[in-house]
Amino acid sequence: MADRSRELFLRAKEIIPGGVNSPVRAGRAVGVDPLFIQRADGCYLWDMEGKRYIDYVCSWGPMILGHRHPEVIQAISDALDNGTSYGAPTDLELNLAKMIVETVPSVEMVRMVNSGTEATMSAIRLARGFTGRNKLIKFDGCYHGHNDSCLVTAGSGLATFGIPDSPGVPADLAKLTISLPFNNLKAVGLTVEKFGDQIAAIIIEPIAGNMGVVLPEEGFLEGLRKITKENGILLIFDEVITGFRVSPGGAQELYNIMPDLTCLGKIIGGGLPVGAYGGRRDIMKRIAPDGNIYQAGTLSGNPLAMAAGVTTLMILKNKEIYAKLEEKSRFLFSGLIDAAKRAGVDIVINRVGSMGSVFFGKKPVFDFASVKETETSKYSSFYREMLAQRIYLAPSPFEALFVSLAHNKETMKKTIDSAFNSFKKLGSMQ
Ligand code: KE4
Repeated sequence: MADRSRELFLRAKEIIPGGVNSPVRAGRAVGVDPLFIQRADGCYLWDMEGKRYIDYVCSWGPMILGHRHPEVIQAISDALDNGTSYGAPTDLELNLAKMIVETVPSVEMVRMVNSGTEATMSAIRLARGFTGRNKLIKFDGCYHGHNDSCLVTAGSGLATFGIPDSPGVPADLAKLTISLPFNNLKAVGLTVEKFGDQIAAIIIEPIAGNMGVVLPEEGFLEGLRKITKENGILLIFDEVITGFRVSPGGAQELYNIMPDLTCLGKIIGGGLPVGAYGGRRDIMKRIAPDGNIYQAGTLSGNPLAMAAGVTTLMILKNKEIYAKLEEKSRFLFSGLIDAAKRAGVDIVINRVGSMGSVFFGKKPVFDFASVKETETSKYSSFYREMLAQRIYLAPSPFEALFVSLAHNKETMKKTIDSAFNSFKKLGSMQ
């Protein structure tokens, strides 16, 4: 690790837990201490030594246009001329709300918050308040932020009460969450049969991005929509990653499924802190001050974040962008498949649009159990080899790689060549 980053990390660990402000950044999953980043531009990051890396983390999703897109920077700068925060309504937040309502098919009303966690926490409280029910179904391997109801792991056996996934989550609360295998409609049916009229909502990442990328199988999302409709259960799509990523209208547009509530974040903030939740008008009207279900936030709708988000979504209105992202992503991921083949290493790629994952192994990856059967230790070696060649991947096998508009053929060819070198080294270690 670079000296300056090492020195800063040592100091940071004294006063910031783990030396980081979010655990995955610490690199423990890949056994590498984090680089401290000085700046970013386009598809590049520079560390404190001024070394340049090709970035596929993209701030965990927000930077779909690439870093420092000139129009986004200009919009933030213009907003800055008027101040930083008022704690009062602005036309900027109205503009962003309008763009979300116009673009995300199921969203009729939307409320801004400051993170994806706040978005899912608020949507879950709203679902419970609206239905008068308390139980929640989530899926193993899906991550919805760090709110207590979602930091729950599956109990022993199927369709049983959840157990806390972290100290500090009350067992009595965790019990209300049931975590089921992703893509397992039968398990959902069984659980709804058992607890149907006690279940407020099913929350899901329609395309999972937090166990690596795992796609919904044919009929899975349709089946969830059918079961929830028949049992008065709300369907919540957590599109914090997929919103405006896999298509302007997110996974719900791609798969033509209308959830009752949708959670958003990342891209809609253009790199500044934003989250949002929205959906059916009759449900959203229950949120204070219209309704009596409480949710609030000092910096919700912050003008700088709104300006960054509005400009980002304005640029994404150009549908050609998604065709470009698809072409770039297909080039990159097919190049990785070819490189692994030439190096004699078995990998599986799961990809939707410009979000994808590299798994080491041969078998299909369709849920968290199959993810855990992949050779995650090989991912760690792959990560280190790629970093040594200045390619900056997610420091965990359970994350997604993102392609931005700023990644071009030259940088992706360099990535593919670096991957071949890395796979060859891995192959020689087999
Ligand atoms: P935030 O509270 O981190 O803004 O969003 C939580 C969240 C909710 N839903 C989904 C589908 C998410 O992916 C996330 C956050 N994603 C992680 C990584 N995949 C953020 C990175 C981190 O935790 O540092």
